[in-house]
Amino acid sequence: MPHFNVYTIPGSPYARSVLAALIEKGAEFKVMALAPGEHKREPHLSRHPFGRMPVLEHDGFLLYEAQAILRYLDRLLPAPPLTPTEVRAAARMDQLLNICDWYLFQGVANVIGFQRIVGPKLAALVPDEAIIAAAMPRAHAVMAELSRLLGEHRYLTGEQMTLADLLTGAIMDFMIQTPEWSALSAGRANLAGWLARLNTRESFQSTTWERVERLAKAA
Ligand SMILES: N[C@@H](CCC(=O)N[C@@H](CS)C(=O)NCC(=O)O)C(=O)O
Repeated sequence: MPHFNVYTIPGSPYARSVLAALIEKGAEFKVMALAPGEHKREPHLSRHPFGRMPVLEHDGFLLYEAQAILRYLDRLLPAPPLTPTEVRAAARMDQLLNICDWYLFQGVANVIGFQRIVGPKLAALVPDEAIIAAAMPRAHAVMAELSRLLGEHRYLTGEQMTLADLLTGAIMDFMIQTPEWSALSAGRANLAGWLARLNTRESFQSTTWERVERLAKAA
């Protein structure tokens, strides 16, 4: 079984999606924990010149950008498959991964999730209500679109879980912990049902912030 190292500050949803993919694939891995701030200094900048996380290390091969890592793992470890074979479902998965990068994380999760959860936990930040309020229209637009795309399916692209569920679910699991979730989920019960379904999976249960902190200490 190949061995994988994942560099991250515990709590990162992008890293969580990679850890969840490794668990779905039954792969062994280590969490190589970074302390807050370490991601902006060497040696991490040599792994990731843009100072972000996660970074995957596999037999001397370093890779950053969660989408690239997720697709690498899915090609390298084909069972169980996490990309649909049907071309339109695969296109939908690709679209959702980009929705995560461009609209869900940027301007929504990295604002509301940061103000409510990450900043207070890592830097004793007091949430800025005006910044959160300004992000809400975009957050509603993203939730409306995710809810529309999910429809009545079990997972975002159909009945099969894909890479899109892992990344979107990891980011959305932050949103459901915020007080804004009640407004954002109103009339969008399918989103809460889908997240509950994901949270029954070992890959999600074993990759909460607390569990990743414990994995990092054990590494
Ligand atoms: N497009 C990147 C985004 C990664 C990203 O933004 N990660 C966040 C944590 S979830 C991060 O590194 N934040 C630290 C920072 O921006 O300084 C990817 O897919 O890997």
